[in-house]
Amino acid sequence: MALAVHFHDQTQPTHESSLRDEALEGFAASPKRISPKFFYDRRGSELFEQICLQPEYYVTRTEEKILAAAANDILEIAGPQTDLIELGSGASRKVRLLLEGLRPVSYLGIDISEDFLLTSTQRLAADYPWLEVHAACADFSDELKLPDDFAIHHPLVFFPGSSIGNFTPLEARKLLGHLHEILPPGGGLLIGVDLVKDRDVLEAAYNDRAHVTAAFNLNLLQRIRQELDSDIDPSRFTHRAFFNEQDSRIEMHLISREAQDITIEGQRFHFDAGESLHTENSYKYTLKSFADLANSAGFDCSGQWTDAQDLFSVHYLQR
Ligand code: AVJ
Repeated sequence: MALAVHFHDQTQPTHESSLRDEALEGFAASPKRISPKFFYDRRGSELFEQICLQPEYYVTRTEEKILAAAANDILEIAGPQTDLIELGSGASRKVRLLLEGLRPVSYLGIDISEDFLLTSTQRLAADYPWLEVHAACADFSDELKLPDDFAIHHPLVFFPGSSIGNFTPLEARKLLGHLHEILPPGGGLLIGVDLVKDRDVLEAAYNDRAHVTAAFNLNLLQRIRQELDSDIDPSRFTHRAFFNEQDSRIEMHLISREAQDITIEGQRFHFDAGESLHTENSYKYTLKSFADLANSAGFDCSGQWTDAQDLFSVHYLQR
């Protein structure tokens, strides 16, 4: 079958050079850190899809339940003829819950994992022949630039999964402010936000019994080893995830099992035994704290939905 996906080439530095630069900078920092956006090579994107199926990871299935139940309300707020733009589209699975009802004119998936993005959007185009499907490989954590050759008339940005949680509240405010700036009047932002809850429930979600989250976390080191000139050995690190209540975030770390020296691109880095490489923050909000954040970025909230247990929330923000 002919490829029905319009692919937009983004002129961005290659991911390899950004992985190299950010790894060298992050490993030299104290405490050591690296951005969670580097989780998502093909293997990482696949592992993330597996995480979404774990019984402890309530995030995905809860958001899907909320979206299915809210689909009519969402349609009512958005109106007809939307141009749907998904940030971090991944497998483009959740958007399917909206397509039949919303019947947008076009769909643009934006993701950092290029081959994963292409496979997913091609599948979407095949399953929804009436839909004009676009794909752009981009890192929207820097600056979201819509492709120049993609005309938007009535945009609805879909930002599911609580990916906003990877940003500090300050960065999140900046990103939302930027989205507010590029949206025309009448444009919308449909965003999924994970909620503060019992520590045990939160920590279980990031320490699944099948160790898929651990594999996802450790894959980052495998990626550094594969894509950069590095001798780092994932088996000499362990996964650690816990809820930092003070900062209202899950933190993920990779802990060095022993004292060791590793090299990346000819530079040597020392780990003490037990020393951490901080790989991810996943911020959790209350309905109030997120509404305040959205308002501070200039948005009005025209819809807000949660599940019966208040595990997760979906917000319709309007420009
Ligand atoms: C995709 C950032 C929303 O924080 O829950 C899942 C990523 N990390 N398990 C999250 C993730 C570990 C996920 N987000």
